[in-house]
Amino acid sequence: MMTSHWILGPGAIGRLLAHSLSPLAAVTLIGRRALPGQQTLTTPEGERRGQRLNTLTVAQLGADAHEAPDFVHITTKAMAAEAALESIASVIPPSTPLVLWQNGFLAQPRITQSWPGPVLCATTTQGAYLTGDGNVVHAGRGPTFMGDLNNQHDALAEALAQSLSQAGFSATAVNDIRSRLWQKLAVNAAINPLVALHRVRNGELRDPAYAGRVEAVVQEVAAIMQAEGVPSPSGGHDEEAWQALVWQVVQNTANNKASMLQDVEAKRPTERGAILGPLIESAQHHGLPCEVLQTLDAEIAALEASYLNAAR
Ligand code: KPL
Repeated sequence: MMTSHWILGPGAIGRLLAHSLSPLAAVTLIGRRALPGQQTLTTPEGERRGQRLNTLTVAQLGADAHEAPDFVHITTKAMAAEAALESIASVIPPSTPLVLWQNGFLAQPRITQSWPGPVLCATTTQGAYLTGDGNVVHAGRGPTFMGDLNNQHDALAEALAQSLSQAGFSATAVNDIRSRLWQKLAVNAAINPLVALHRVRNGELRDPAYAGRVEAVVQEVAAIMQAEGVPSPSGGHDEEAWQALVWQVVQNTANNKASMLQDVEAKRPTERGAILGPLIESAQHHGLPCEVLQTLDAEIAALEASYLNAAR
């Protein structure tokens, strides 16, 4: 039998998932506002593929009866995940498995604690962006890892990873998703706020004008990771390993406009709360220094306020 997937949050990753899963599974793409059913995907090779997707608004979901989905993927930004879940919680059984695709480490522990059913978390390096409401560009392929924070749903993670991989969305079930989410958060904390503040591409962080501050962030982050029991992806706890990781990502993504810079340019709220928030909270909990992170957080907060308040 075909599995059914609801995808809540029609951003770039949500649409990429919908396009990938559609031929093999029953997919419903859900947004707050109506979306065109005809959608196109531009592949990393530049081929444009049109596909009719089943799209619904949250209001339509509430108004009609629907068969319960096998999985609900939440693909909103980190700070919108809990509200998105709340908006559909009354129309799905509480045993429904959720898959959280957010950056950072904010929504994941909270929803894992509050949702009665299984909660899987996913972290992906797929590169994708939207060009208008009907087209997603799949800019680069990358692996996806998934699992649950308490390692209680390994078989479910395995089954979903297999379905995604069959659909061409390469995914692997892992039993260390917590560490992987923190590792991504560590990299995001060192890169995203600084490129957003200075409006530069990732590679420009190598400029001596910014490099010292990157290193100062990583120094605080490395100590926090050690206190959280999160090793660097190469296995060690030493600061050098974290410095090396961050500079490697800067090099690999030198031409990227990081997601936080895109948010600032589009005058949207940023994910600072989900990226810097858990680090600062952890540092305070463990009695570690976090002045560099706090200053960055305050600077991003002020920048955000300057355009969000102006728009009110
Ligand atoms: O994940 C990223 C982001 O933009 O959020 C990095 C790794 C910084 C690449 O741009």
